[in-house]
Amino acid sequence: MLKLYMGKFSPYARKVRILIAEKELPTEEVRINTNEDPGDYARINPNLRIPALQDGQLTLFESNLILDYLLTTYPDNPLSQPRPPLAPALFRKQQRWADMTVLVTVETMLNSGINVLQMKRSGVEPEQAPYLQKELKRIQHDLDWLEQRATREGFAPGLFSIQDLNLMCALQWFDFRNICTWRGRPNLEAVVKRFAERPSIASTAPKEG
Ligand SMILES: N[C@@H](CCC(=O)N[C@@H](CS)C(=O)NCC(=O)O)C(=O)O
Repeated sequence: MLKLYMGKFSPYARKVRILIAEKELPTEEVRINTNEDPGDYARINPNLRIPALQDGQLTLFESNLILDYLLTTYPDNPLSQPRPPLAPALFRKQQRWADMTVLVTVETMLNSGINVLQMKRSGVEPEQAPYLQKELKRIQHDLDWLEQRATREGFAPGLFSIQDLNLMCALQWFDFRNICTWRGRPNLEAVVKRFAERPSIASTAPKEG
C-alpha cells in the first residue's frame, strides 16, 4: 500500500491526493505538521516539506515528481472515471516543452503564494517586505501568462491534464488562504468552473473544519 505524508490544507499534498483519488489507489495517509520539529520525518524528506510518498522501498518527494511516478507506475484508470479522462502523463508528446513550461509556471506561482503565507505567519506582511511585494507581482504576471495559454477547457482540451490539476490546487488555495485575486481572467475562471465538481477535486477541496 502507498503511504502519503501530507497535510490537510497543503496544496502540494492535495495534488497527490487528487491523483490517488482519480486512480483509486489504496493509500495510508500520515499527517505531518511542518511547523513542528520534524523528528524522524527528516529521514523521509530532508527538505522537511510535504508531500512525500513511500511505495514499498521507494521514497519520493516533490509533488510533480510524485505525480509523474504515479502516472508512470499505475497507468490504469478506473472504468468509472469521469470525463474528460485523466491525462496519461505529465505532458502531451507533441507539446512536451510547452506543457512542461506551463507546469513549472503554475508551480512557481504557488511557491510565491506559499512564501507570502509563511512570511505572514512569521509576522512579516507583504507591505513591510519588498520581496513579498515582488512575489505578489510575480503571481499576477504568471496568472496573465497562464490566461493566454489556457483554453476554456483547460490546458489540454479533451483531457484533465496535470497542468489543470496543478492550477486547481493553486487557485483554490489562493482563495482559501486569501493570498491574492486571480479572477477576471475568463479562461482561468472557466477552467476552475469546469473541474470544481470533479469528484477528486471536490473531495479534496480545502475547507476549515
Ligand atoms: N516543491 C515542493 C513544495 C512543497 C511545500 O512547500 N510544502 C509545504 C506545505 S504546503 C511545506 O511542507 N512547507 C514547510 C516548509 O517549507 O518548511 C513540492 O512540490 O512538493
